[in-house]
Amino acid sequence: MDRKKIAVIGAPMDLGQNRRGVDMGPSALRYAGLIERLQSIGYHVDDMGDIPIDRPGEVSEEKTNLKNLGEVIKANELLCLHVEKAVANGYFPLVLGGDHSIAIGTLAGVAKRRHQLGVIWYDAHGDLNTAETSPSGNIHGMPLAVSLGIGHEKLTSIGGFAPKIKPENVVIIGARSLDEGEKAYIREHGMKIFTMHEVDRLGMTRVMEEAIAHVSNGTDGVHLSLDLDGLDPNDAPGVGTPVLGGISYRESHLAMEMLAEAEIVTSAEFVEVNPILDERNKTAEVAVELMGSLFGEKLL
Ligand code: HAR
Ligand code: MN
Ligand code: MN
Ligand code: MN
Repeated sequence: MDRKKIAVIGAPMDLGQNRRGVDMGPSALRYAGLIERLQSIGYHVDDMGDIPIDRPGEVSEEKTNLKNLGEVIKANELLCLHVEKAVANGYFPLVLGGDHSIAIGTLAGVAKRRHQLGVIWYDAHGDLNTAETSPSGNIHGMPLAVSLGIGHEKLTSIGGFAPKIKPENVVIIGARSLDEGEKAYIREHGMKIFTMHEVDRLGMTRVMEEAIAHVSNGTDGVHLSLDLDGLDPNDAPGVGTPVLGGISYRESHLAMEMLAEAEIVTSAEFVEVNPILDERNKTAEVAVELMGSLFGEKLL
């Protein structure tokens, strides 16, 4: 892959959860100077604009406890096509959320081209729920499970194949709000996870050293799925499901800088930025700064 070409794809999805406003995430990230910043680091950036998202009730008809299932499927099928095309054309796909349900389409698109994909899931949550274990019916709590091939068949089959990724190629970082079904899945599959306990205890340097070694072992690419609620709400207040005691701004920069140094990341998405809940676009600005570090921006 030509590491100097980035395709920015907006996914203004707000139907995977209950708080309106997260559909404005892509605008907020562009407004915070994303494109110019990536260009200033030396990248050729193609902004592909946003994929269209239907209004609730336009597609869904099936009786299910999964909210807006039809709309979420349709958007993710489309996102999958755009992401796959970007990878096929030698671009680094950078997807802007939108709520985390869009990871289903991003991962489907990337995994069409990378069959042993490593995944870093940077999040307060596990996003490992199924219709049976979900306390909410919100699909943004399910994308990691769906990508691993578990959950509603219409979600797991997006892109025409399942699973997209394997549990042994995934690492979760920053978790501090896991539902019982999610904990059971993690234990059963021996999934690699650094909860906030490990982040506190080991420090971010060691967490990232181990995480990088884990996801690059035997894989043909690494996807970073960064949910802004992985950060502490003091540093990233504009998210729909904040959880106290998160990863700090500094630790997050260090994590991104270590990923840049390791040169392993081949696709990424930044999700759950909700400008309505934000403080003067702070969370979008933090996200853009983190993208700067991820793409190799240096302090000196
Ligand atoms: N685990 C809860 C649920 O499934 C809350 C999920 C909140 N999700 C996110 N994604 N913001 O990380 O409903
Ligand atoms: Mn171009
Ligand atoms: Mn998430
Ligand atoms: Mn989350």
